[in-house]
Amino acid sequence: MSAILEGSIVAAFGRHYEIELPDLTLITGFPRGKKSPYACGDRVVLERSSPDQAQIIRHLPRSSLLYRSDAFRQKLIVANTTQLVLVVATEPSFSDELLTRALVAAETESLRSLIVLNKIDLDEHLPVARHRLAPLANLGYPVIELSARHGAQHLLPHLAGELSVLVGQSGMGKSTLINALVPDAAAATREISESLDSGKHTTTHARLYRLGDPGGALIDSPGLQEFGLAHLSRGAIEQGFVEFRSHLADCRFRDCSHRSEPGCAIKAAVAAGGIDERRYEIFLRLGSGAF
Ligand SMILES: Nc1nc2c(ncn2[C@@H]2O[C@H](COP(=O)(O)OP(=O)(O)OP(=O)(O)O)[C@@H](O)[C@H]2O)c(=O)[nH]1
Ligand SMILES: [Mg+2]
Ligand SMILES: [Zn+2]
Repeated sequence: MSAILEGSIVAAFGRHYEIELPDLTLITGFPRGKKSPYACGDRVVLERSSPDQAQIIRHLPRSSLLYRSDAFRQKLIVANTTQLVLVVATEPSFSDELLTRALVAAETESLRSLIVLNKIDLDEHLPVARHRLAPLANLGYPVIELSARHGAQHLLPHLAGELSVLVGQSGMGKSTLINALVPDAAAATREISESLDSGKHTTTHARLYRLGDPGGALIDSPGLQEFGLAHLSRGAIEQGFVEFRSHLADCRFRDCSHRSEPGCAIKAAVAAGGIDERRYEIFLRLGSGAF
């Protein structure tokens, strides 16, 4: 006997998924066919095949989809999130290019974005980290400085009512934050102690954790080394740089690539100090097709 159900993917393992049903019980879902086109956060329609297993038939419409891609394939990160929480740390050092790429992806999906600067208890490199985040703070992206070990609760007011995803490079402290904010996040604790032994990527799959008071949920995701944006058009990338938006209409040529054209309003804004040079540099790299 089979039954059609609806549920939410709360953990994505690639070939199978942990799915929460409306009564909060969990069931293991398998995609039909070879592809696994689902992500943590997806709401899906299922057909139960046994008491604890089901086939995933399709996903329901998504309010957002965060993913990255190179020329050959795309990797889904999460679906239906409302907020991107980018986690960086005072150490190890972080890539501002990866950060900018993730922010562009979030802008194109109209997600709210904020940046957590973690491990401020390790303060030797704090000034450098702040300096590197300054251009993003100046654009209005909130930067929350904290130590996941001692002050994770500073993030809580920003999470209320949102479905947030923690994204960042390995070792920045995403799972430590989850652990500090979600009292029963046992898996994350275990993964952290494993990381102390192995010293490399610890989280291997995305998992959703519900926050009690003040509501909302938080998705932990595996550390990223790259954030390819091959799926984005040049126009989408331009719009993803929020400070470009007000200048784009002023370029002399409508198809201006903002490289060497005369009358380029973006270059003029860079020269005048209105657009950060480093952001412009990263933009040029994204637009060149080198992902
Ligand atoms: N000193 C200090 N160490 C921290 C802090 N937050 C995390 N760490 C340590 O940083 C290391 C990496 O933390 P994780 O939470 O596993 O990092 P992650 O971002 O989840 O890494 P991946 O799962 O590989 O992506 C662990 O040894 C943590 O104990 C902090 O606020 N201060
Ligand atoms: Mg982790
Ligand atoms: Zn231009």
